Amino acid sequence: MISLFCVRGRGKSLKTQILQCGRHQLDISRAQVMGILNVTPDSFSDGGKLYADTELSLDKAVTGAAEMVAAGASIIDVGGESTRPGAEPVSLAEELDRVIPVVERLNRELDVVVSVDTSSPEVITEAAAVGGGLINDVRALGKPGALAAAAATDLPVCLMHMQGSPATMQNAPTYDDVLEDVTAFLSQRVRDCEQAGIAKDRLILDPGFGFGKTVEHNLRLLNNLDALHALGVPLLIGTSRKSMIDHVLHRPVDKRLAGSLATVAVAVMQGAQILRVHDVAETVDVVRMTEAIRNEAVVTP
Ligand code: 8Y7
Repeated sequence: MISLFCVRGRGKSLKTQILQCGRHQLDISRAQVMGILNVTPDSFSDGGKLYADTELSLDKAVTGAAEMVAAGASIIDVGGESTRPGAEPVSLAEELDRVIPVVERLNRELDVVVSVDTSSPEVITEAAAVGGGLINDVRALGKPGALAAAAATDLPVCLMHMQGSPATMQNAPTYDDVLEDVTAFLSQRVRDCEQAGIAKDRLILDPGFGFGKTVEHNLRLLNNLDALHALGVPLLIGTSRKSMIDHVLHRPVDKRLAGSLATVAVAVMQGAQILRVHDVAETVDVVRMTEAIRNEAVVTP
């Protein structure tokens, strides 16, 4: 008997699936690489000055993004709020100042989907107005007004699971069953989005590695992506250089490339559609190789 419902998982998958991201079409039947572009002041080497004050730093952001695009990234994720454990919150004005000029310039100068990593309705609205192509929210549109703001943009939205808030999330996270709890949360958010006018075919889901999870929680989620695929929405996986790799391999953050690539291979083997990473060139090779194995075919870029 032929099943009516095809749950994505391990096995061949070559059917074209398009995600409309503003003026760009993203074919997520092939795994896509999202390059991380942090625009927090401490992520630039010019003494922590807001790059918005200096054309030089804005140029640096554009150059960094252009390098990732040349290496094969089809999405650039621009983030102005640090969500690392214990990070200080930024004001809305500061976040707008950091993010909007970069989104505007990347959209004008590069042929790439510009994703905006934000939870603020104002940033969502402004970013969409200057050519943003995707909304990436670690709070799954949970801030007041975020659902309505995202609905009004027509852009795809990545909904991420987080337990607690960045300030406290790594203080002894606990679950009845991490797979069930994360799946139930994301499933409810899909329904909330649909009710707010965001169609399911605009959504991307993410279990949120390291966001209120122990290393065992992270490993269990990464080894069981089928539970999330069952929701019928593309998956985004963000494990790049995260502390779960340190917990297994005991490596400082600049020595986590091999560990990060291992997580990418197992995610792609299970059918993950978007990989959010720092090391784009290396990730693209691992993605292509893993997809060839998964599809038992050489697919030209
Ligand atoms: C993730 C993320 C971060 C992630 C999604 C870091 C903004 C921490 N991690 N967004 N953002 N998924 N969707 O280490 O895992 O990059 S910030």
